[in-house]
Amino acid sequence: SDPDLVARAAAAKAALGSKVFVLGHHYQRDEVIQFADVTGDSFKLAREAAARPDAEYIVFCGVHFMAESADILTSDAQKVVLPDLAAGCSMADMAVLGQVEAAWDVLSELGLGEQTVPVTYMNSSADIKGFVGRHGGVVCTSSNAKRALDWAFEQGSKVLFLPDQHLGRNTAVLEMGYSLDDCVLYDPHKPNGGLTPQQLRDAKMILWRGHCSVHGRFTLDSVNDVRERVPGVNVLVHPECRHEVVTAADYVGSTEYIIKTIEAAPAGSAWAVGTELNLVRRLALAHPDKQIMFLDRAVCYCSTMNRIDLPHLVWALEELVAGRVVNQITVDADTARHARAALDQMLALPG
Ligand code: CIZ
Ligand code: SF4
Repeated sequence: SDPDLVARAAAAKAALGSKVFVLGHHYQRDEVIQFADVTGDSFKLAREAAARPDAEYIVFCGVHFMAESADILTSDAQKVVLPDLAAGCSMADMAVLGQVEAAWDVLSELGLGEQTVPVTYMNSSADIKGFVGRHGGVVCTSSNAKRALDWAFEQGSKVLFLPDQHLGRNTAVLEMGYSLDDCVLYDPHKPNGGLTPQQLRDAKMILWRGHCSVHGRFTLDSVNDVRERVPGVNVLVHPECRHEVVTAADYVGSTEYIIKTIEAAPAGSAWAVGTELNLVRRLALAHPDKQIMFLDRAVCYCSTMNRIDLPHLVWALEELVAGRVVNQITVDADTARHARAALDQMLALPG
């Protein structure tokens, strides 16, 4: 990265001292990660932010919904900054509050509202987390999705799972013994989600038609192809991947699970990893004794994660040095209160 920008970022961080805390998501660019005080997945980072009440400014190198979660979990005095406001998440954008309210109305009109528990993946807007909190539901991450669903099925007989159909389906079918027929796909762009009343009545899992544009790109061909090219390779994927990819893989788990699995792998072993490319490249560099490769031949970065680059980070930090808070992310108090309830419900999950 540009040595001038590196020096400016270092100088701005030094000038701010303990007033600033920089969070770096695992999918961020190297040029940004080098300035992170802590790295992690979205959940770990939100908790790290909450654990730093002395930091006046939280600079979140990640995407919008993560900065919102940090704002919800930190005190009012702390300001959360997203260095580029265009760093959104295409998956989170696939569930808009008005659409989810319309879906809830469909269920309520069929008399199914009472028995349905909404569960949302961390990768969703604060509005959606607020909706879920208002309706007695829970937030989940890719590491506790099963526990969250176990809890939800104790509260009701049906789950509306937002916004990632793949995490919902993979967890229900591969970890909980539900069948593919127990799951239906609710398309917010179609009347009644494109489903008949009978389908909605029979379904156990109503999966929102959302997906991650990065993990959704891996296919069964990606898996078959790498197995042919690299005999003995271990295929390790994130549960945001399609069902047939996860079914064909050897190991499946969250970002933190992927990192731990690679760290624990024996020297000389070969791994094809199906997750975001910045992370896979860093894992390969950190473990030269292991053969670590990207699951697909094509490159796939998360384009919105990559929007946070060194120029944006330098800009945000230098503005803070000058006493100006730019790109602050705030969640209104009412939404934050209900979203917080759904997040607290997640933290209270047994096990
Ligand atoms: O795909 C993502 O954006 C993930 C896994 C985020 C996170 O850290 O939960
Ligand atoms: Fe969203 Fe996928 Fe990018 Fe994660 S990797 S921020 S889920 S688009």
